[in-house]
Amino acid sequence: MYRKAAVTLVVALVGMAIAVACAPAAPPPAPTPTEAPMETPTTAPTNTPAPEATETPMSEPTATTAPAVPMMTVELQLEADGFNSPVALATPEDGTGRLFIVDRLGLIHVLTSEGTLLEEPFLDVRDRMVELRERFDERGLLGLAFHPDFEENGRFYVYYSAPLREEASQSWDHTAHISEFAVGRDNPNRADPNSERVLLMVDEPQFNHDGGQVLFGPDGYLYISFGDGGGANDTATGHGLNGNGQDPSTLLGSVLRVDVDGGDPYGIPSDNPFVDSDDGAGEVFAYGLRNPWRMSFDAGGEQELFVADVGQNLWEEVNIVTNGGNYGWYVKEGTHCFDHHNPDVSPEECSDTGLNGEPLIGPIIEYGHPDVPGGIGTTVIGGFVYRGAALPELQGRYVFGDWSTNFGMPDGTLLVGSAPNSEGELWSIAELPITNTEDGRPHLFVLGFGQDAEKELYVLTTDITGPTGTTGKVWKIVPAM
Ligand SMILES: [Ca+2]
Repeated sequence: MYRKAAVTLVVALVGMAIAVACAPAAPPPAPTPTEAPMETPTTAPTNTPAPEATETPMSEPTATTAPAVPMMTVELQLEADGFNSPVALATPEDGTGRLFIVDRLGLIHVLTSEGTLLEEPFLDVRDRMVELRERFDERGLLGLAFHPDFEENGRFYVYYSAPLREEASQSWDHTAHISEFAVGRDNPNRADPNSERVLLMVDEPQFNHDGGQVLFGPDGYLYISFGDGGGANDTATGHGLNGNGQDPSTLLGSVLRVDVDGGDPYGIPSDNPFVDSDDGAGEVFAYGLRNPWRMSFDAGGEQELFVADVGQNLWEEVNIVTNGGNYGWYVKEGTHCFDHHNPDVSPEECSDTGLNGEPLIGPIIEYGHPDVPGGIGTTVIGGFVYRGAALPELQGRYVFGDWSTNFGMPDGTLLVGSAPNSEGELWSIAELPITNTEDGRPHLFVLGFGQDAEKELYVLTTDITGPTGTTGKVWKIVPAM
């Protein structure tokens, strides 16, 4: 009965998504985070699937002709809690069904296939990290990737923010480490803390825009995301004359690709775009990015690389990233021109090419900040193309989110992107309503997404802005009851 109702509500759900998008601008970022979440969702579904949905006709269509949006509402099922800031979830292809939860604090936890959260962490790098700012931080332990042959070699890779190294300019903030570790010999649920091999150190001028994703591609290479170095507008100390995003000779503002199995400490794949060129660094795979916080490979289809790039003041975007691509920052923010001297107004005109004449590649998805008409949120959180079985309506669609409509209150958004019918158009996006709350919204900060061995998806959240407390939760996205 509920399902039928959901089907008849599909048009209304589109209307709901647009209505939400057209909601009045959220208040400006509050300087002090609140400790009190607005509403704590429970795992119990309510009986009202979509109370906001009405018969009201749809308002203005979005820029694209929208293909069908998912005819469904989902439930967030609590899988584990008590974390500080769960930012990533990874699973090795070793048949154990374990989920490894990365906490920004510097801990990796193991959730067994039976749903037990092990008491002892898999890895603890807290004493190798910078001290985090309690009110808000973008640094920390940010990424985890298991080697494709993890079952045989026990090797995995992490991204964490270490104190500034001595060789760095001492006015800079910290040094990012990409490190390899190995599982301990005695216990598959404990890494060997003495096995660290630092593959790469990247100095960061400011505390923010760190990227932080590590993942293996279908080609067996390790991909690493780095933000533009921080601050704002890709200017200031450490950002160069043309910004770091547009400069492929810096590792900042880029997606890197390295071969962890060839070379010491790593090799450069022979088809990396700057492998034989002075125009860029060998590690750079793609650039023109501001803060590619979360990225994923599609587990099906063309196995494309989806990179969600956090915007400046107006526009959030998701890109399909390919070898050598320049994704526009800071000449563009989303599909719009950007002026780093005046970041609140998109200029009418700007270059369509980078410094070497290469085209600036536009995003597949964009949405505005809350004070942009039709805006959705402040910070895009990359997710996954859904390739699981439990939610057939989401098959092949990109499930992602937004951190929060504002800085101080937990007001994240779950979103679904659907590919356009014709090439060159933006993907349509719609809010993914949940049954946990009366208004279908999570009322949580959305930090990241995860995918398990069955390709089912998870959402990682907190109730508070900064890396304090124990409000971090891991939710599985399941069909609504
Ligand atoms: Ca861009």
